[in-house]
Amino acid sequence: RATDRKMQATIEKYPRKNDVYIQYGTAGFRTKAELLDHVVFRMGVLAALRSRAKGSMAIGVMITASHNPEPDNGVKLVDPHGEMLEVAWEAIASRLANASDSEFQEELAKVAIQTGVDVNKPALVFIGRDTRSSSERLGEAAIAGVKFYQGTAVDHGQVTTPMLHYYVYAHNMNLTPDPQLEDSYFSKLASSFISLSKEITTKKNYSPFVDFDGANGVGALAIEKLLPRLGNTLLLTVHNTDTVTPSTLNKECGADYVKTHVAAPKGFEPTPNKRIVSVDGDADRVIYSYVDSQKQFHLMDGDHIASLVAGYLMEMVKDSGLELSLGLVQTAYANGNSTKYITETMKIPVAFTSTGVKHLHHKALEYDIGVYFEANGHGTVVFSNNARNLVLQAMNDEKLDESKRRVIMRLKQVMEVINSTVGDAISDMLLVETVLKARGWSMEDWEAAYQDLPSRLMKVHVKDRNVIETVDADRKCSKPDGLQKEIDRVVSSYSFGRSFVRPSGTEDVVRVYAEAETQVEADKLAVEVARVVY
Ligand code: NG1
Ligand code: ZN
Repeated sequence: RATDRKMQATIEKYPRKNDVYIQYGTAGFRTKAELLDHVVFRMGVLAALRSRAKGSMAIGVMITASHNPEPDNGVKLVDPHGEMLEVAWEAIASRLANASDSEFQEELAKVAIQTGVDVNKPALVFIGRDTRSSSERLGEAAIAGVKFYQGTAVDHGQVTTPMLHYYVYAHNMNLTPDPQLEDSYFSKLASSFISLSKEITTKKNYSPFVDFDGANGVGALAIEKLLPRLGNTLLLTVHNTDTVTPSTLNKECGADYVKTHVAAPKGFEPTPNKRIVSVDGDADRVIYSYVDSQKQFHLMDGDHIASLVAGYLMEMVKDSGLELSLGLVQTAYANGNSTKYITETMKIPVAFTSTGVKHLHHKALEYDIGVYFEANGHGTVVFSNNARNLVLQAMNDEKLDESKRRVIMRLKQVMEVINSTVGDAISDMLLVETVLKARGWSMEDWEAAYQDLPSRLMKVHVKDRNVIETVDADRKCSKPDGLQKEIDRVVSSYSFGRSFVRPSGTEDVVRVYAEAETQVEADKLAVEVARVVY
């Protein structure tokens, strides 16, 4: 039929150029940008289909490869409440992405039947993208995919990943009319941060001066929109803002660089003892750091942020008198001393999950207040409905004493400053600033909580990384046979030694992590374990 031929012609405008299998991994599909046109087109189609499966609610499609190099790109779907794509649909995404051009329509029809989609329902898809040179072209491919499936595509242009998550959530919850999504996102962050700041009178060692490292990506654009709304509550100097020259993205700057190289970002001269806030290429990760007067570099990663935030929240819960459970979620990459400090000194329960934010997010939902952060700076806080209801009830309780009421009002504002849909570098920064200010802390005060055990993260290139399988939240390998025994043997000769390996979900490598009493030993342990893997 003529329409079928026309549809096939559209599919072939985004041809699958090779038959290398591509998988929807921990961060969606990610590879070289030139291999992604057909994948993104098809994800536009799938997003429209998913919108129909979800009663025409908006679904998000984000084009980004986050902290990865500029020539890479990626695509991930955002579910109706702003959460990541439901796990069961990851396999569907992979099936559609890997179908040949001639099989695609048939495969799509199968998916529609399997998921019970009513093809006559309207479909709505929000598209967002980072600043990569390939992102505009890929964004258009996504739009074409949505239209192919008779859906409505709304192009949100260059946004951070967490902005798009929030837009999807806010639209579906009817929080705000679509043209005001951007405005409502920034004003929610700014107004809650300003109210929290106003309430704090003792500032002690806290200073509002901060250097912001935008990784030459979309985070730099977002912060420029937030800044005018903050007035003089936070005095940010913004660096690494070149979103036009492709080679600069994530280059020697940004959260991933700072964390993996344990070094200050390039692009500006750090002022001694001044806080540096680095975000990654799509601004869902944040890392704090500073250089002291002896030019020594100090890193405050996701584990430090998690413990700072959890401690503050726990204090508020106690002071409010509300009965709320609070827990923290980490992965095997969390520094051993952070876990020790959080469980033994702060007495906050810590749960472990496999790597990948979706696992952490899911686990965090088991608490009334669930704090989760990956060591790399990706994380947020989630609140149960019970927590939200108790806070609202208490706010309206006329018999509540004044000091408790003040704490509860503060907790409400803290909930507002947090983007609970997903890790959000800018929202997380405002949260950290709130806690530091409330505590009257400098970076040194914050750092005094605990000292990191020396660690090393390495990549090993192997023929097939998927021969390695892990259990126990990635802390042990179940396959191949005998590998774990070998690792145990190597680790046993190190004091405070800990090491584990797992296949990366975003790169074709095996990651090796090692911790030990000294940096020399941690490095040596990582190399020894890498040899066992190779
Ligand atoms: P992989 O490549 O699967 O290790 C990396 C991070 C994850 C997560 C994803 C998504 C490390 C060691 N791994 O995953 O924690 O953030 O990227 O961006 O940081
Ligand atoms: Zn990212």
